[in-house]
Amino acid sequence: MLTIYSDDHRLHHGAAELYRGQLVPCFEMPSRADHVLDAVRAAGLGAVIAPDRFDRAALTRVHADDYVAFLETAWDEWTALGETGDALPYVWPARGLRQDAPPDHIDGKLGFYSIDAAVPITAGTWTAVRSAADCALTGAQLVAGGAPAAFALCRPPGHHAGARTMGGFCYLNNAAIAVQYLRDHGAARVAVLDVDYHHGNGTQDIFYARSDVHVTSLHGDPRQEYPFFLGHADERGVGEGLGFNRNVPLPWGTDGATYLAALDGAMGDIAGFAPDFVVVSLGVDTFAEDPISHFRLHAPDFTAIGQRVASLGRPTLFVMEGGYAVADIGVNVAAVLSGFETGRA
Ligand code: 6XA
Ligand code: ZN
Repeated sequence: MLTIYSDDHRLHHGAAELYRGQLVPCFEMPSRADHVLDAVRAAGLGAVIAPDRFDRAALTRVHADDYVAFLETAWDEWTALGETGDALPYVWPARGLRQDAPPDHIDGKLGFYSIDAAVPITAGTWTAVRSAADCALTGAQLVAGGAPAAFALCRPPGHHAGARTMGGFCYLNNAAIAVQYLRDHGAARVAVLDVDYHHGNGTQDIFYARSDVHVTSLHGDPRQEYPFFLGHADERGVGEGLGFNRNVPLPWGTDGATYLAALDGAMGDIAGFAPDFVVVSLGVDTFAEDPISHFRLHAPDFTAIGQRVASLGRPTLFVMEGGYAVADIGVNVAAVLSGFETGRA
């Protein structure tokens, strides 16, 4: 399978994030992608190619125009204040505050367009974010054109980004943008399987009222885990989308056997949807050694995840999401992709 990758991701490197009351170096760092790229090459999975450039319109099929405009100009608005460090939000339109009156000042905009403070904007953030979306779109273009599988090595990740919000290291929802591209290029139904440790709140919200996109997410229970305010089992979709969203929250300490049993329980639903394509939000922060997560998966479990995805027998786009045990994420991602290849054979 081809991997789509751009060096542009390096242009996004936040300095610090708030973690348990301390400012610490960002967990979401450029070396993550280096390790994944090295491991994909070492596993002999196939060629690594550069993304094509897609029109802005491919982004606004998923994200609001004013939100994309905010991302495009945020750094310039920030530096116009004389600031040189990262732009970070610090105030949000929570309950009791107005959500219908976007502010003009960049400090207000940063909060208006975010769900949390884990989204530093740096000089190169927009270039990196746009390239990550191009990687996902190029992968979608490949599978739409007949490739059985592709891997979009996106950085920064995307599944926490909503139509009008950034959060949790995510700015544009790469997977959702790829899904919409597939829908716009002939697919009737697309299934999303999100195996990142964290609930893909952005992806869920984007497709929540739609019956053409089935979203399944296995993740740390939101009663215990980020993003805390979405991802419960009773969120099944709304209106036409009722029955097309499935959440499988799992407790801290979940091991490979329990995880794979839960995945097996969700596979029938996905197969029954008869998707034309499957888009996998591929996070490997379910790994036992991940520094910010609490599941206990190991390399063989990642191989097994890939094999299960292959058993669906559908053209599949893998889109990189989280994973912060930097030295191991490459091996674990390659295990999923190799498991898929062997499962397909
Ligand atoms: C913010 C935690 C963000 C989680 C990022 C992630 N402190 N999402 O890996 O999948
Ligand atoms: Zn995650």
